[in-house]
Amino acid sequence: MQIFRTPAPAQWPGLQQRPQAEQNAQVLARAAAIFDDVTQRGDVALRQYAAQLDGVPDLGALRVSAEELAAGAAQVPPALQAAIRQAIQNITTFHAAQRPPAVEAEVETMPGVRCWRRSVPVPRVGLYVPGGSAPLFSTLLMLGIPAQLAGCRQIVLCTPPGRGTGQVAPVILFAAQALGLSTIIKAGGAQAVAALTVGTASVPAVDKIFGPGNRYVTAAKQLAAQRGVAIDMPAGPSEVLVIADASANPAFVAADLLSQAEHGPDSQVVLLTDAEEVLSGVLTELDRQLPLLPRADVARQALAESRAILLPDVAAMLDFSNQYAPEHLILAVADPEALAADIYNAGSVFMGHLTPEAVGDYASGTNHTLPTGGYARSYSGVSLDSFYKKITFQQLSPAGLTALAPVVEAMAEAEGLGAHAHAVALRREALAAPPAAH
Ligand code: HSO
Ligand code: ZN
Repeated sequence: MQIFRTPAPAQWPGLQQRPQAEQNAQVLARAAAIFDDVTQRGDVALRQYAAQLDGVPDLGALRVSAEELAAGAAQVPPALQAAIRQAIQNITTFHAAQRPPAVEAEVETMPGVRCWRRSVPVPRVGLYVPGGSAPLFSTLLMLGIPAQLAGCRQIVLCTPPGRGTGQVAPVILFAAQALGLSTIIKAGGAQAVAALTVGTASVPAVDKIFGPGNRYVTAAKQLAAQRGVAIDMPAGPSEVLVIADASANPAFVAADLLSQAEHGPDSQVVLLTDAEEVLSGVLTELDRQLPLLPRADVARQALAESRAILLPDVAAMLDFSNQYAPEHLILAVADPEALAADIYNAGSVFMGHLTPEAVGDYASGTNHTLPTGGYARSYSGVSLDSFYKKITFQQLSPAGLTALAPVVEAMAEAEGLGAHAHAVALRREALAAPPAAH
């Protein structure tokens, strides 16, 4: 780690910098070419990319069959099945509590002018779950559970076919089965996002796309957004910031930093502490724990770019953290509740010495799809809300129309929009006119 002792606040912005995301023109151009190709050739293009990019020369059907789903899911060892079921239960419980009323209480803004709002699930959603050597099936839980709870009519899961085998990882199939998801497409990368955007013979088009991915997936999601398909949020490398006071256990803190660092060489890890002995203790623990990890190489690269910063006190640490706006914030302090109200930029917060980020990544119940790269300043993480739209309604009675007409007519005339004024005036006059004689 790079170590900084009591840097002046003027130096903070430099220390809060993330490594430049390599969102270069080439990546975007490649994603755009794939998008066009999938738009024109549909399933044929998807199969060709499976051969070219996933090493599966003869993928066959793009959709996972019911037999494949059952057979794959059954391969997952019982202990892991039980763990996943417990995680599903916790995530479901937390997200179910976020359920909005179908119809909010009606509001009468003026006598006879009634307004109300209805929460409606996004009809068709696409969930992207990256593959790779160790597929992060926990992400499927984090997206699939709220999608199901919200009542989205169509939920399409895209995940790349296994390299060489063309099979989807059994644990992904088990998670899908446990959530009741049956539309599973073997497609990954920008081509999967393109297929979800435009639709192909095998892949239904959707209204909103969720899920993390590499640079090409991220670029493709931007292209999807340009075409009117919503996306969950802009994605970037995962990050954690730890605020540790003198009560922190250096071994715990080091373990948390490493659990973030093992995600990827570009993972961001920041340690803030106001206690010199915690700083030195954590550095010692990092050296001790790092070589023991299966992904030591990855974690070592991420740590090399990461920062440990000594600051004068808790107030300074909070200021720094709010400016940085971390995806994950761990409060390794004696009294985390005392700090909670002063946090205004963070994706998810882990309170106290017994709450490592790993519990939120898997099974405490909160969602792990969170804003990175400073987007925690303005975005929330994925929650049940992400799967709903709010539709507003209004209805006027005769008294309401009579009262509101002069307001709207005056404003419409002032904007030079005579047709608007007319639409209101016509009705006002009809109401005012004596009933026609028969
Ligand atoms: N920390 C990651 C989520 C994750 N961790 C998945 C383990 N598996 C981004 O929040
Ligand atoms: Zn994680």
